[in-house]
Amino acid sequence: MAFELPALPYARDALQPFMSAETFEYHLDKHHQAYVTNANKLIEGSGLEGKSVEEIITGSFGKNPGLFNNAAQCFNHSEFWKSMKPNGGGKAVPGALAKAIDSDLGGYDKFRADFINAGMTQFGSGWCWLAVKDGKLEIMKSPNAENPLVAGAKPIVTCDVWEHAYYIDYRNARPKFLEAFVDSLLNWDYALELYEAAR
Ligand code: MN3
Repeated sequence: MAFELPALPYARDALQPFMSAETFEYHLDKHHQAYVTNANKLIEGSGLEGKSVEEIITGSFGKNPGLFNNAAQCFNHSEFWKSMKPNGGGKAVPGALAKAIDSDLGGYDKFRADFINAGMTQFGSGWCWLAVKDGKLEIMKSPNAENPLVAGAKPIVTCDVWEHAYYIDYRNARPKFLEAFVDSLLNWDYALELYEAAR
């Protein structure tokens, strides 16, 4: 498959004041675009041409680091953009997912604290996630381009904690970015859609 920069499901100023249009100018137009360009170069001759993005990611992990890093970053960023929406976040979790958060993660407040903590304690560049593994919800974190797919899990909420994700809007305050993501941006409807598909 050819990697592509996705169309955003909202205007690039729609997440203000929590994420600025300027952040999209760099994070989407420069960082994500570079991963797309590099993944399309590195897929050539890799033996993984024509595979799905998930197959490219799992097929290159531990074997072709250049392709893995760029292909996984394409997937991770596309999921990150879809994991946010204007007026998102907070406790308005759809029923089926709210129930699973209660039974698998100890309730919403514990989910919120543990998700933010996962993002804060990911040392250096990486990601934090709400994922489904063996039918159950799990909070995960990962370095650099790694994601739940390589751990046999499916992500349903994706949050970028590389400095480029928050430095324009929050400077060094990663916890404030994570709080805004969970309280004001998180797209629970998309998370539910992925949750139902993953079980
Ligand atoms: Mn990023």
